[in-house]
Amino acid sequence: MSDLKQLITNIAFDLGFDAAGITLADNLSKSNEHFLSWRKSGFAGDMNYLLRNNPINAKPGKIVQNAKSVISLLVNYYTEPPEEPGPNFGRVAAYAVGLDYHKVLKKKIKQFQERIQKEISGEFVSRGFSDSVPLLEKSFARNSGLGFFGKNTLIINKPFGSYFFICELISNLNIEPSEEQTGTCGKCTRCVDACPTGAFNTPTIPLLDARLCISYLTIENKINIPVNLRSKIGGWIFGCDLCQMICPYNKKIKETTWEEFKPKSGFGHWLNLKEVLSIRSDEEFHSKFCHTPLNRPRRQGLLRNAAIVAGNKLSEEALPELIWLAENESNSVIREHVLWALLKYDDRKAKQISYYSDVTARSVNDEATVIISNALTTPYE
Ligand code: B12
Ligand code: SF4
Ligand code: SF4
Repeated sequence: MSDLKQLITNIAFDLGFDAAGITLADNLSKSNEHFLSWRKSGFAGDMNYLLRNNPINAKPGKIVQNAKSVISLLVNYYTEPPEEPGPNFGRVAAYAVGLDYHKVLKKKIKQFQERIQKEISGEFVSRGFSDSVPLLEKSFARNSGLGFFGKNTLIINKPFGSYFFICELISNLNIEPSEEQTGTCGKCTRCVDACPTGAFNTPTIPLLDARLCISYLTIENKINIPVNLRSKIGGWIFGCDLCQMICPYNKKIKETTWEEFKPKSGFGHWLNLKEVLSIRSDEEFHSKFCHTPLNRPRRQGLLRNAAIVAGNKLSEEALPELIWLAENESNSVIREHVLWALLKYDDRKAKQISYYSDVTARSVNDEATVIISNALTTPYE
């Protein structure tokens, strides 16, 4: 290994990154073709940052003039979820149980740049990111020798599996590239079979129709969730890990050493539905969640998700909050999902719960029936 490569790898490990690899800052024309056809198929849904003209996705040279190399870095975020605490809780994807990784990793990448600057002579120009620019991070990570594309479309690394963040530093440094990591899924199709919404579109290469993915629906999608997909969301209040949980490469992985990504730094693996549904204002929501990834869908999105999970799990604890929201909430997206959820509670169960009066049940059900039948006759595009 060259001295420069060794130095950079040492700095990365010293700062806590779990793996580092290097590739040339070449344009990725093949990956770009995949990306453009993915987007053309409509698979990007409404993610505007991926829909812009002249995407920089495959062109490091558009970000750093005279770019020579891309240093890709992995950050293991995995922690073992505790057992399901029952129907009053919704599940949070493992990447979101602690602090907001964008903020944590931005600081860490800055330290990485400063350390490199301090230790090398000559001009050093660089820009670093993690999930903050539309760059094909997975393709660069794969080319940097950090793993292979699994059928779940994620990068799989030996020994880290797939529960990691990818960061990269594009720079003018000439560094010896790393060797590609070998590995394949072989005949396995567990993730494709396990996806509850059938989001994988894999006629030739693994591609994901984001519009069907629970992660997209619960985080990126800012509006109503198509009615036919709501039951399939099951207990996921934020994101989804099913296609990682099932993967054999994730069976023997280590927990993260990053304190920031442990459950005690954020809200953990399970969110209490009643607590989420009782947040009354955007300000209250922001002050509670702003330091975590859960802030991204805002109050409208997270309460919408909580209503769906409450309906799917028939959470008794959440029921009074659903009724309160059905009668008082002014946000139409939240209200519509709350009414949908209330329809899931069957009459027998509703009557067992004293605060669910017949009058409320009837008025809510009448309105909900109209809304749901309208929604059902509007085709999902
Ligand atoms: C948009 C996006 C999403 C969308 C769409 C995801 C998708 N698979 O396309 C949604 C919202 C659904 C999503 C969900 C998740 N995401 Co996301 N997401 C992104 C983002 C911003 C862009 C990805 C993108 O460009 N997609 C478009 C497609 C076309 O790109 P692609 O998958 O790279 O496409 C390539 C493959 O098709 C590839 N290919 C696939 N197989 C093969 C095989 C061969 C042989 C070849 C040649 C090529 C090939 O060719 C294409 C071009 O490179 C990246 C960050 C970034 N800037 O890259 C994070 C990122 C991919 N997400 C990440 C994470 C953690 C997640 C979730 C796990 C979060 C969660 N638990 O809810 C889920 C996982 C769902 C899944 N199975 O992918 C991590 C993934 C880390 C990893 N191990 O790979 C990333 C890299 C963020 C980060 N910096 O850490 N995400
Ligand atoms: S994250 Fe969940 S919904 Fe999305 S592709 Fe994986 S299993 Fe399917
Ligand atoms: S579950 Fe199987 S097919 Fe899916 S990514 Fe893992 S090894 Fe590949």
